[in-house]
Amino acid sequence: MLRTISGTAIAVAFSLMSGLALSPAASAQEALTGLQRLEPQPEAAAVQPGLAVRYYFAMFDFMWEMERLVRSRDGHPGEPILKIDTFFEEYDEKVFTSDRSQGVGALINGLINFPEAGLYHLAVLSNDGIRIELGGKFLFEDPDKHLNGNRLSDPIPVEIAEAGWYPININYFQKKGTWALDLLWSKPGEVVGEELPIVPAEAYGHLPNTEHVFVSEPG
Ligand SMILES: [Ca+2]
Repeated sequence: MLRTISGTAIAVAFSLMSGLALSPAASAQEALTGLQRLEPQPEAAAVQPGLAVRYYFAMFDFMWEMERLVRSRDGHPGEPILKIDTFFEEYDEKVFTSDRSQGVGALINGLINFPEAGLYHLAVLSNDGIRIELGGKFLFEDPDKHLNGNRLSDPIPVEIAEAGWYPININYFQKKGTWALDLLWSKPGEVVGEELPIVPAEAYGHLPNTEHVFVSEPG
């Protein structure tokens, strides 16, 4: 299913309230290049659905607080996250596959499959803190508690030189109130407008027993 940002009444309301929208002008930004595929590429049968996750429970305000905890604790393994597609206006929604709705950090790792080479645009809707690394490159961060709820990034141009599975590492936390995390993309040749589709579940995978990798600092 392809759900778009403006395809839901809630999302439209968010967009109007926040004044944020995907801006075609932002696509003039220089594309992120040099992403590294997973090598060797995994056999299709070896790839499990969704992204692997470990949870860390504390009332984080800043991403560095979560990352400090990650460096000293193993965290709690959770069931895989089948896709990064959430949008809740309620206060008691459990964060992904955890059993809590507040004070949750998630160290999310796995693979994302780019079905063809070319120029993609990715966008991130987040509440609260987020840092993403893709193909060994820093992709995006909005790393601290979101005082005004959900925030949508500009589209981020990403040049994919070769189709296939790329490592993705997502550090995310929800402090309190509502939470949200969506990963959206447009594929090569698709219009980058106000609507970007959710990255579908079939684009995500993980290998069992993959080492969890810390997301690097930006720059
Ligand atoms: Ca929140």
